[in-house]
Amino acid sequence: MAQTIYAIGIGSNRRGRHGGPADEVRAAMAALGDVVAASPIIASAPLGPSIRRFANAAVLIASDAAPPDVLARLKRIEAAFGRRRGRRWGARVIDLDILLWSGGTWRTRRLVVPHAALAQRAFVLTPLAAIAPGWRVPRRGRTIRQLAHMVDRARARP
Ligand code: A4P
Ligand code: MG
Repeated sequence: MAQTIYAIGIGSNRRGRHGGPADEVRAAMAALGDVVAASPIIASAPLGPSIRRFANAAVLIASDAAPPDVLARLKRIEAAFGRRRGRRWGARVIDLDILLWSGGTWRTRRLVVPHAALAQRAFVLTPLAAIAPGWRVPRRGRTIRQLAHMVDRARARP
């Protein structure tokens, strides 16, 4: 039985061999394996220069692998889904990010956990709040539910 849990963020705004963005997100959930909780898939307006809408979701997976090994696995799944490298913020078949790790924090040049933009992004926090509302984010001292409410309020401001 795995001792640690990872929260993984999933995003897609391009068709791939599984179908449209929501189909790609569902296929990525299946490819990840050891999923202990899966959020609903939401549609979200693109943040950044892309014009295509995203499908976003979050899952909790049970894994005793170290964070760099989990990242390597996510990159392999992205490659298998046909994601092309080197175009930051471009349209992508699948984007997989490590959002949280129950082991706490990780910080190297290649990997930062919790994910650096976690607290700013409704398209990450809204699905995550559906499966891990009480998870307290290291160093922020706030739960996912609290952070989700905070970005909602910030967006509602004129
Ligand atoms: N990296 C560092 N920390 C992490 C982590 N916690 N998880 C490094 C995953 N990767 C991490 O990411 C670039 C490098 O970040 C990785 O090689 C890894 O070493 P990438 O996925 O290869 O490139 P990217 O996705 O183009 O860049 P990035 O920074 O991940 O883009 P974002 O910030 O994820 O933005 N709008 C909506 N509505 N929904 C979206 O899902 N996504 C993006 C992508 C933009 N707008 C969006 C959405
Ligand atoms: Mg990414």
